[in-house]
This record gives sequence, structure tokens and C-alpha cells, in this order.
Amino acid sequence: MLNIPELVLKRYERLKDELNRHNYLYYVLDDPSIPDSEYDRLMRSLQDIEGEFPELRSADSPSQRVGGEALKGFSQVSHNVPMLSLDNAFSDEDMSDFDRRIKERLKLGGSDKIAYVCEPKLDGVAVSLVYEKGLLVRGATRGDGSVGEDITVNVRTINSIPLKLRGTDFPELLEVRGEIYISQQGFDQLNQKALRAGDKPFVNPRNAAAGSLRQLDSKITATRPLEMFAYSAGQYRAQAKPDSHFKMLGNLADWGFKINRHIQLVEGIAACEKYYQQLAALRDQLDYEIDGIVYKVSDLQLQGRLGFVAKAPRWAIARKFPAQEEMTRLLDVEFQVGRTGAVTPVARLEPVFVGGVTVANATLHNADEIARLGICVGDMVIVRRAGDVIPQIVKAVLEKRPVGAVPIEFPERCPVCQSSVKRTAGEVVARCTGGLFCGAQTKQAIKHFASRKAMDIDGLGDKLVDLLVDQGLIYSVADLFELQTEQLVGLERMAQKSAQNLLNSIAASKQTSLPKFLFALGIREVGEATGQTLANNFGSLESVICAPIEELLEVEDVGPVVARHIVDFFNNPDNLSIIQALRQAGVHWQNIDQTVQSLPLKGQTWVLTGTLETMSRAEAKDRLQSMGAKVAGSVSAKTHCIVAAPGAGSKLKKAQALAIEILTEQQFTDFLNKELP
Ligand code: D41
Repeated sequence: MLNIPELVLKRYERLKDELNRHNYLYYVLDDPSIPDSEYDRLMRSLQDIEGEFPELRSADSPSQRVGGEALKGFSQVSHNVPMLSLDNAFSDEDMSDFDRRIKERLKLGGSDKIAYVCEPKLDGVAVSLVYEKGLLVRGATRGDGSVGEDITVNVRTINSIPLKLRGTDFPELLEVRGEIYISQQGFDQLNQKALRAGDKPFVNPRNAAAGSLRQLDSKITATRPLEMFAYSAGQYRAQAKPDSHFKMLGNLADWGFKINRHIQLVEGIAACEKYYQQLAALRDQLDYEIDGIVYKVSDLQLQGRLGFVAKAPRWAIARKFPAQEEMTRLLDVEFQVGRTGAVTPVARLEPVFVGGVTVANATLHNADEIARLGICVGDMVIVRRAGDVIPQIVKAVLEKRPVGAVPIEFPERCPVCQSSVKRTAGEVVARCTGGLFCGAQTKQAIKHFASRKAMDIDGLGDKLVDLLVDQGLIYSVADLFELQTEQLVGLERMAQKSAQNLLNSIAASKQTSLPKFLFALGIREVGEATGQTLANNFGSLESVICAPIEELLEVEDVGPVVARHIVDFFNNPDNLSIIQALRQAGVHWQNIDQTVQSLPLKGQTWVLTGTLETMSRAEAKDRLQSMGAKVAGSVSAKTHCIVAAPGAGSKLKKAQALAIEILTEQQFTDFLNKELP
């Protein structure tokens, strides 16, 4: 290196330090201090110098993170200090046994409290990194604990792994152990990229991380969003060693490693249990997958006294969370028919405990999903339930496919009424064409009709509707109004009194409003709000029924799809005769006067905020809507007025900022009273 000018050398070292520091701030602390463009500029300067003086380019240069020449294969390395495995605990009882065994061995009293370090257990790939005089010289997989593979070049591409330790008081020889993983966000981006390139997506973050580390071409590894949390030290040659595992983690952080921020030092086993509950609740919010918690006796001297059995330390244990994926058998696929006729395949599974609950059913969504999974009845399948998400089938385990496994055929006829099942071009959902002739759709339609925001028939629950339809007592919503006490008495859990109560609430529901009635009809895509706008705009049912599609399209919030559904619904003679029967039975409402004065708020958008004291929010909303206003959930420049009840917060502030008219609750009720006819 004699021919390199002193100044260039100095500048080169400074650039390396600077890049390493920014890399640390960005990838380890997640707190960058310069923009990416500035980082790129520094990197180019470094590469320029290396281009001119190639002999400078060393393995610890930040420019090497992009990967190098492809390898022919990985060589094996033996771990000087074996990488131990972990015993598992699955219950509180396993945990107290663990604590008791430790105290017995250490001849401590039952009430003594051990200091434990609690660490989230990352679901990634365990690795060992060796640093000599502060420089990363070797990275290896754990392998079987004694022999692993040399993945040094791949490890160098991982930005959260220091190529050179920070500070000066590090051991002359240090082996760091940690878990390499891919974050949820990194995984999603990686898979999006794969899909765009027409490649097969990865199954899960763990597989993606393992596959990325196994690349012979480190340039590929460099493009993968790998990260590492350090969790312990193996070989350690220094003047002095810290006296606890917790302090050791602090040192590793000082030397530039990423340490999980949820790691805690606690006293005693009860605190470990509390930590478990807290972390389990946090699990779904983490941006990486964890499969449990590792508890470690913190005191290194105590660790030494405890030693290990077979290949696992006596001073550590992994408490597993309930698995989020399990294997079970697909027993059958049933097809359910919904209110709009949508035919949904539902998998019946051999019950399996997964994600903390027993799962016996999983939705298969639609025909495309069945085709994508390529599953057969009889297959062993992987079921996943993460957090509160509904259980999903991830895939079939093809190696376990039994002889005689039956491919799933999407039915061409409705399983309930035998009408044909059709799939409109461009839609994923297949539907039964039976309409209200279909028992399944009838049941759903009646349940919807009776629901609170529709006709609000008290006491007519889902079970009772099923029963009434199955017994042949009703075929449509109109039949509800013909029911007699004698027909009801004797039905399951139905005595004279409850029968009379039901008939009373059916009778009471006859007095309704036009918006509620329009909603109750169950026209596809016509929800509560659309029912209200239709009523406001057309004033009477007759006008809605007769409205040509062009007129419907003029209504705010009614698009071509909804307009089509409305026209189709009223073109169907069955629907019209049901409406007629309902009116003959006495269902009635007040038409809405179309003159301007009855809709004083037409075209206006109002926002309610805070907690109203003199009326419910639903009531206030009803009143506003009946005057033609639209009631929105958030304040924008389009808002005409907000009602700020006690407890109003950010929406009030925003309205003030936008100089929107603000009414107090008192002013609002005064306004309503004035508007009353
Ligand atoms: O997060 C992890 N996956 C993790 C794994 C962790 N936080 N700590 C660990 N500690 C150990 C000992 C106690 C043996 C040093 C581990 C593992 N081992 C481990 N990972 C794979 C096998 C063992």
C-alpha cells in the first residue's frame, strides 16, 4: 500500500467510518440522520477510491454489502463453542417446574426469586458471527449445533449486522449469536416483487429468510430484506466479561448490534408469566413473526453452575405460543348460500387446535381460491389462524394425499333449491339464480327483513326464522303477517305467551318508514344510507319502482351497479307481488313530501361529534337524514355544519380551522324543534 497517498488513505478510512455510522443509524437504530441521496453520494466516493486503488477494498468495506462472486458451494464450519438448543415449555405448569428445578439445583429457597431475561423468540434462522479484533471474519448457520455452513459472504450483505464493531472496548475475539429474519413488511414487498416478475411467491417469512441465506450468489442475498437480532455471545476472549446476560445484551447493543426492544429483565417466575401475557397480546402488532418467548437465567455465574443436559442449557427455556399453523384433514366441502344467492364453499375439517382455539371450519372463499389451492377432499391441509383473523387453508400437503382423494367440484346447481348456479363474467362470486324461490335465500332475506335497522321485528331471531321456513309455515316475508298463534305454539321453545309477543311485534312493525322499508327489501347493494337517499329523492315507493335507470343514476351515491340492481329487483314480478302482499297486510309508512321546504338540508353534509345528551346519535342522524342531509363521519371542506356535543375533540378543531358552522347541542335541538311541522 506504499503507493497510496496518505491523504487518500485517511479520506478512505473516514468515508468507511461515516458510511458504517449512517448504516448503523438507519438499520439498527431505525433513526437515519441523512437523506438516502447523501448516503449514496458517500458510497460513490468510497467506490471511486476503491476503483482507483483496488488493493484498498477490504472485506469490511461498506461497498461489499452488495454481494460478490457466486460460490460453488458452502463449506462446513465447526462451532468452537457448540450452539445449544432449547427445551420447550407449553404451559404455566411447565414454567413453574423449570423455575423449581433451577432453585433445587442451586439449593435456593422456594420463595427466592431468580432474575430472568425474557426475550421474544424470533421465528427465523439462528446464526453465529465471529469478530476478530472487531472485524467480522465469519458467519455460519447453526446447522446441527456443532457443524454449520459458512455463509460469511451472505451475512456481509445484511445491513443490520456490523462489519466492524463500534467503539473500542470490545473483546479481541467475539462470537455473536442471533436470529436472522425478514420482517412482515419486507416479506410483503418481496412477494409483490416476485409476483410482478412472474416468480413464485414465498410461503412465509421464515422460508424466505432461510432461502435467502442459502443463496450461492450473494448478490441475490443482498436484494433480500434480511435483518438480525443478536441474542447471546458464544466465544469470548477479553480481559473481563460482564456478570449477567442482561449486561451482555447491553454490550452487544453498544458494539452495534440490533437488540429486540421488548427484551426485559424480571424477578421471579410470576413476572415471567405476566410477560408472557403481555407479549401474547402484542404478538399480532409486531412486524416480525415470533413463536414464543425465551427465558434465560441472567446471572452468568449461575448459568455456569447449572450447566446443560444433552444439548440444551438448564438455565434457559422456550415457552411456545399456541401454533398458528397446524395440519389436519379436509373432511368435506359444503356450499352455503347467502341472501344474495352467493354460493360460498366452506371446508369441514377434522377439529384441530390452532392459534389458541379449536377450528373445525374454514372458508374457501370462491371457486378461484379452490383452484389456486388445488385441494381435494381427504387431503391433509395446513390451517392457519393468526390473531382474530378467520381460519384459512394455506395449502394441501401433497406428499400426504391419500389414494381416492376427491377433487372439489363447484356445484352447477344450488345445493338448497337446485336452481342453476351462475357466475357473471368478471365476478369471482358464483350465485344461485333461484332468488326467493331458494330456501336459503328466503331465510336470509327474512332475517334481513326482520333485523333491527330494517323492520325491527323484536323476537324474530335467526333460529326461529330457520324453523319457520323449515316447517313450511312461511315462504316469504309477506307470510310473516299471516302467522297465527296456533301455528306457533308447540314450536321449539314457543309457549302461548311468547307466541303472542312475537305476533305483537310483527304487528307493531307494520308501521315503518319508507327508508327502512326500502332497506328491508334486501335489494343488492342497497344499504341503510342508500334506502334513505332513495326515499329522500323519490318520496314514495311508487316513484322508486317506476324510476328509469337514468333517473336513479342522478341520485347522489347511486352508481351504475346499484342502479342496475334496483331496476332488476323491481322488474321481478315475484318481488312486486310480495310488496303488494305486504301492503295488503297493513305495512305502511308516510310518504316524503317532495317540496323543497320539507327537505331543508338537501345537498348538505353534516357531522355529529361528541356525545349528545338529549338524544341518541342514531336519532340525531335519522332526523338530519329525513331533512335531506347526508351525515358523514369526518369533517372536510365539503362539510356544511357540525354538531359539537360535549366531549367533541379533533373534529371540532378541524371544523374551527376550516371555519365551518358549528352548532352546540342546544342550538341543534332548537333548530330541530323549529323545523318540526
Ligand atoms: O429469538 C430466538 N429465536 C432465540 C433463540 C433467542 N432469543 N435466544 C436463544 N437463546 C439460545 C441459547 C439460550 C441456547 C443461547 C435462541 C436459541 N438459543 C436457539 N435458537 C435456535 C436454537 C437455539
